Amino acid sequence: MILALAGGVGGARLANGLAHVLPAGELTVAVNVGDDFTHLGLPICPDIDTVTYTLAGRNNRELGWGVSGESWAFMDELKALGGPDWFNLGDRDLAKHALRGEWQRQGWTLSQVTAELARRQGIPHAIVPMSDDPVRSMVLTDEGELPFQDYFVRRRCEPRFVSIRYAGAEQAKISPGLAEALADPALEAVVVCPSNPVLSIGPFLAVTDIAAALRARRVPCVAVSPFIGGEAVKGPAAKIMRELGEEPGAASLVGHYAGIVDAVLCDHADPAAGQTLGGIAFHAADTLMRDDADQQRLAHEALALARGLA
Ligand code: FO1
Repeated sequence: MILALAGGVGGARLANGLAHVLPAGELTVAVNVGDDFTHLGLPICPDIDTVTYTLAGRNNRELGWGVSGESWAFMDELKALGGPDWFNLGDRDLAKHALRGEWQRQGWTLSQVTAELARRQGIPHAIVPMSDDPVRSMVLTDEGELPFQDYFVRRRCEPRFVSIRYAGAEQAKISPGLAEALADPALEAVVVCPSNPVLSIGPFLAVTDIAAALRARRVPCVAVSPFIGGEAVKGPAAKIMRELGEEPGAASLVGHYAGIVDAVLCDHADPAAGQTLGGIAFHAADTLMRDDADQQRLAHEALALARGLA
């Protein structure tokens, strides 16, 4: 059994590689919920949806989010009626948000909804939210505090990033699926996917019992760096790191993952490659995932690194 922690596109790509190289049922992907929000009365879970669509082979590769084969009649009508058009909900995607809301009104937990949506899309592994409780990333910027999607989509990450708080994290509990995966005697390793350490993995570590369970693990934990050549492969991680006064490279992960991660796979050209920093060993690899073959190759390398540490 392998547990992967993921958020965002980079996280979904490595999770997909792991899903393909591991036998059915031997992977649990625990997903960030800090990006979740309610829009037009619908519960939107962008990271869960990106992981689910990617593992189902249905992700929209042009957009980097949403489902393939999408159409936009709902948005056209919404715009014509003067509704909020800064956040795009495609027609196919909309069906899933509506169903999720309906099931939640019937009392289903986010874990139950997520498992059922994954099952109905034919995914042979477990996808679990990090928590069934609301944890909401709130970004303090030079223009004041913004809910995550307002900062990320509506304002295109333009305001200067000052700090982040994960509202609700103090009360939130670890999800049953994540707790079970971490307690499973068959668990072999934890893989922290190449996700943004602040936006995507930060919410996990802000939940006390998730951080405690990760620190108490008895198996190796390896991370894959999301940085290549001082830039993030996808998304605003590098800009945010610079605005936080950190150099966007693998070494910056030490401050975020010390005590959680034993080793990191980073790009060959990363200055941390070959070093041990803060008790974390940095190993060089080709971390760019251009296609499915790259995803599977990197998944194999992460598993080999973890197994070598066991
Ligand atoms: N990202 C955008 O940049 N613009 C959008 O309009 C947008 C809509 C959207 C709808 C559903 C969904 O699951 C994701 C969506 N995303 C959109 C992606 C999302 O906001 C971010 O990529 C993640 O939160 C960051 O990991």
